[in-house]
Amino acid sequence: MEATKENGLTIETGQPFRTGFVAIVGAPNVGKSTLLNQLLKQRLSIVSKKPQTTRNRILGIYNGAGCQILFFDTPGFHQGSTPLDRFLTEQALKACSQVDLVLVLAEARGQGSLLPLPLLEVIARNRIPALLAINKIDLIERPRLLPLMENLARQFPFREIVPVSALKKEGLAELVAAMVRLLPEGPPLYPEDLVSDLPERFFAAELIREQVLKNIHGEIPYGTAVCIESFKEKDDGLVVIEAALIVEKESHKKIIVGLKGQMIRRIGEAARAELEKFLGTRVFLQTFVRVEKNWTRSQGKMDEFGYHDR
Ligand SMILES: Nc1nc2c(ncn2[C@@H]2O[C@H](COP(=O)(O)OP(=O)(O)OP(=O)(O)O)[C@@H](O)[C@H]2O)c(=O)[nH]1
Ligand SMILES: [Mg+2]
Repeated sequence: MEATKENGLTIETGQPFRTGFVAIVGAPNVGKSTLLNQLLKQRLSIVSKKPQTTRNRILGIYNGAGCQILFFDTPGFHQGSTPLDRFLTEQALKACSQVDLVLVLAEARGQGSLLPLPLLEVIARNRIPALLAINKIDLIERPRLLPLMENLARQFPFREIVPVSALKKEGLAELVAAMVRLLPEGPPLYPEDLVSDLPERFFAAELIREQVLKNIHGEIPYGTAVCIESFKEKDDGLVVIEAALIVEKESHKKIIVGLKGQMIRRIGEAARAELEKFLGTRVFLQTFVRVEKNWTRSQGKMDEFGYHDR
């Protein structure tokens, strides 16, 4: 078959190439970021056991045979009251209204799981096709799957419903095939070797924040932001990063620093190892903790720490 090249991707003549934006949305902690990472075969979006891990709309570019899917990972949908909470909610809602297809993710838990209604309303109002994926099917017995699918199908006229396990990589090929069927025809929009449009320093900050989520419990991680103060690449390839961990209170700073600086050292060492894997080079990471009183309630501070529309 004849083939042409567009943006570095092979397009087989006679078969329509499909390209489109897909928002991955759903309740907190259902596995949206895990799914994105598995689809991209790259750890692009941070994952943790705690809800409300993802804070920004993160673009991840998937190149498959005959398709380019531009995924937005979004913050889990929950309605809190601080400006940071509202920002997170808006990121998810906005992503739903600006894409070609919405992938609603639910998790296989009980039969009564309710999908976030405000998200469904935005999808309906904008008449955007929606697919439902039910994640974490590795956690349930097979006979429970059908009643769960029926319950979720009653909540919205989804085009298709696909059960998956992002963690065990089950059902992912079926999910991609279902998405491609619903995407518009069109040439790829990004070159083949690009995985995201976000700069390396964004991912550096996220990998450090991920270690805060892993190592610190309670409310503190939710009031922590990471600010990359300097990111320099030396001639020998060494990347030198200075990162500030911003917390809301003096008492939080004490906990993140830990006894004799033990905790901040542990966070820094783990983050450095992840950064080296991500950047593929040696990294020298310097971290320090700074208190910005109640920054999650200040629009100006949120802007400064990267929580604003891009
Ligand atoms: N058993 C099982 N666990 C999963 C699966 N997918 C994700 N998880 C786990 O679920 C937890 C949450 O995963 P995330 O990917 O951070 O979830 P999220 O929806 O992005 O969460 P927020 O960004 O906080 O909204 C992590 O502990 C994952 O390891 C799955 O298929 N099976
Ligand atoms: Mg996430």
